[in-house]
Amino acid sequence: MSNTPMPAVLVFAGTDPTGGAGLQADILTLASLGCHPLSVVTAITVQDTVGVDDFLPIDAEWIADQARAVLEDMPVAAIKIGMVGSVEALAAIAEVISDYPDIPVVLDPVLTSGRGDPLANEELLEALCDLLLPQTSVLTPNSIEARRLTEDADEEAESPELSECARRLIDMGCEYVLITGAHEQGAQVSNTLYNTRGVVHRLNWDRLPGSYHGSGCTLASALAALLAQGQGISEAVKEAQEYTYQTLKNAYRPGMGQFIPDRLYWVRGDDED
Ligand code: PXL
Repeated sequence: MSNTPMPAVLVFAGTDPTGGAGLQADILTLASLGCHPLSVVTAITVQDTVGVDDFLPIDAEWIADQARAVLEDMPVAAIKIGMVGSVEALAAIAEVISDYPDIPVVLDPVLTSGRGDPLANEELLEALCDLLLPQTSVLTPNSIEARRLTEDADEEAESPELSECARRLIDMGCEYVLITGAHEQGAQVSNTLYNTRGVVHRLNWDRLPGSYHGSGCTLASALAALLAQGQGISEAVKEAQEYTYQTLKNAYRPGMGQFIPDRLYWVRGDDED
């Protein structure tokens, strides 16, 4: 029995002072979807809506201690992992969550900022595949991340099909992979969910005109929120996309760079959808 009326979702993420991406995006999304956000800071970034200038990884022990404190205090219905910051932090997160194998884990493999500033190195990529993928319920890479995570040094220059990337990621141990297609060509954006049997479903969305800061964080957090509320993975992945699409349609531009998804669009009540 829980004292909390809302399911709690534990987020591991870096802070983004713009409020567009990272921990701030996650907290807004979780609150908007009726969950209680538990937030473990993994890194502090210096950034604006154009790009990330620098970041400071938080000490791995501090990350583990933050997480254990809340995990031991209350029931946690889902875990969402975004920017990790360092290999040591990743190993610490992997160890903590391995003590809670029944909690669904959504992993957003944050490798770069929208501008392409690196937020993870090769060593971190490898550790993510080795230590986190086997504990992941749903991995949510964009197509660039999916290719990078499955790159094979011996392979010819031509990169593999996304379905092949998904197969490799599933072979590495995650249960489901949702590959988002905003970085691919075409008038529509195609997001595909895979599991061990192949494609589960593919949803196509009209391509929106802007460039958005924190869309991936929004999608992964929305998914964690819906799983926390007891939805099955296939349904939750559909509904998380619908929610994210609405936040992007209602995005605003508070600075000189990218648009920020409006995670609280429904509070404004000015969209006929
Ligand atoms: O959108 C990916 C992302 C996640 N987390 C943090 C970020 C970014 C992109 O800039 O800064 C902290």
